[in-house]
Amino acid sequence: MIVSKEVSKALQEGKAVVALESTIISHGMPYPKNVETAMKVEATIRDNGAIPATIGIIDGEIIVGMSPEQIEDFGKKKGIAKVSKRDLPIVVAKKQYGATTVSATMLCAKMAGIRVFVTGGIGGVHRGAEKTFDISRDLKELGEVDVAVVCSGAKAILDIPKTLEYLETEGVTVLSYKATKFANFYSLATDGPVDYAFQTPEEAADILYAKQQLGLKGGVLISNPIPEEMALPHEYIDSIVDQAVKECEEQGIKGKDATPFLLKRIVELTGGKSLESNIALVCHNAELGAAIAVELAKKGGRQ
Ligand code: PSU
Ligand code: MN
Repeated sequence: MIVSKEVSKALQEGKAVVALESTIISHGMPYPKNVETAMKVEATIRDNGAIPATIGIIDGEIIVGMSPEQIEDFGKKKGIAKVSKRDLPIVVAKKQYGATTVSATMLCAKMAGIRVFVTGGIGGVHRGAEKTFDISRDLKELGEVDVAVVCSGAKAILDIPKTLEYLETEGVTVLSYKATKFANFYSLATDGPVDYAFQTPEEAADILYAKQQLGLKGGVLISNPIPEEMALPHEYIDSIVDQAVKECEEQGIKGKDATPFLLKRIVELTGGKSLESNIALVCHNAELGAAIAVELAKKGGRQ
């Protein structure tokens, strides 16, 4: 694993560092918006007092703190593997390129000593999972790895109530920022209960710190609703998601290809509106994640 100079210095000095994933760059958004977004998210984290660490795999080497050139490369290159936990050893052994999902990014962040990670939406229980068994590894990682994940809920393509049930089984603490319900990705409609609604980043950091002090394994999921002016109407986006899910089934697209297909199709069907919302919510999450990381760093504790 290669940790960039800037990130390793910040970690040594006990400063706030925020991890970022690379699947959202290579599989979640089209070029060049993917690269623009990744750079904007990094800048937002810096503006809010923390150091960004985008994580990806280059020639089998896990990079923690990718350079702008490496991010550009990930944004342009076709055919980069989407890497979840099970794929990590193969990509490393075969010296390949790999874009890390929430699951793999959590594992790499933990190895580097980073405790806060920002993304758009986590993977979860897919619609129809009672037949397909398609449940993202992201949920198991949240149950096992001590990294807090700031997101706007689970992607709209998923079954949110089942995702929340699964998180409960995994013992994942689910918090939400200034909202009583779990965020709904592109829209403001809310779908399910959370364990606690916090009002300040410091309050969230207190809960993360208490979890650490208790020695409880696993992550905390921090849900942050999309900014109101960028939200899409619930009925509108729901009907588009339904159509994309139907096409996915009809075309027999399964497993790790399902999420990238659905996200791309939703961008097409909304004429790019969903992409603008997706970008806005990730940047919004970067602000909150950086603020929580800063508060957590003030408390010290183990890295
Ligand atoms: N959320 C987004 N865009 C994405 C993803 C999530 O807004 O590209 C990615 C994340 O990397 C997440 C992965 O971990 O999709 C989940 O994929 P799957 O459903 O195959 O586990
Ligand atoms: Mn899956």
